[in-house]
Amino acid sequence: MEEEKKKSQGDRAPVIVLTFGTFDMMHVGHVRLLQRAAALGDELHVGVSTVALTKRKRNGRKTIFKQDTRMEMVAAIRGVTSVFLEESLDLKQAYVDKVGAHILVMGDDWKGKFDRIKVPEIIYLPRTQGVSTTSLRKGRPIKEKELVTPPFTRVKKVAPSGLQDGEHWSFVA
Ligand code: C2G
Repeated sequence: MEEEKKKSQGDRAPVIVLTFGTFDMMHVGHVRLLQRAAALGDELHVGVSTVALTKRKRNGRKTIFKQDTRMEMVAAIRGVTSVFLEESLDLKQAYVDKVGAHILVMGDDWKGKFDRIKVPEIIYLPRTQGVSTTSLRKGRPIKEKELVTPPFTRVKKVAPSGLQDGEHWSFVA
C-alpha cells in the first residue's frame, strides 16, 4: 500500500489529511472513518483525545482504554501515518498548521463544528450506522446487516473569487 501510494504520488507534494477522535473500544465505524480519510490523501495524521479531554467531552465518563493503548490501536490501522495526543478541541487550528493539513476530516456528527478552521478543505464523512462505543459499552448486540456506511460524494466547490489564501471550500456529503 505505502509503495503504491509513493508511486502514485510521484513528484507532487503529498496531500496531508488530518482527523481526530477518542477511538475507545475501536470498532468498524472507527476503522472505516480512518480508511476513508486515508484514501483522500497521501498521509493521514490522527489526533487521539487525551483521557482528560475525553472526560470533558463525555461529561466525566472515563474511557475503557487508556490514551496510549488507543493511540497504539489507531497507529495499527493501515494508511495511518502518525498519531499524536489531542489535548483540546480548541487547538484544531494549531494542529492543522503543525501538520500542514490540506484536508480536515471528521465524522458528520461534528458537521459544521469546525467550519471556522482555516484549512484548504473540510470533509464531514457519513458515520457508520449500527455501532458506537456507547452501544458496545452497554453490551447492545450488534446487528451486522445494520453496519452501513453511507457513501459520500466528493463535490469540490469552486472557491468564490475574493476568497483569501487559507480560506476553505467545504464538501457536502
Ligand atoms: N465514527 C464513525 N462511525 C461510528 C462511530 C464513530 O464514522 N459509528 C467516527 C466519528 O464521527 C469520528 C471518529 O469516528 O470522526 C472517532 O469517533 P469517536 O472516537 O467517537 O471520536 P469523538 O469523540 O467524536 O472525537 O476533536 C474531535 C474529537 O476528538 C472527536
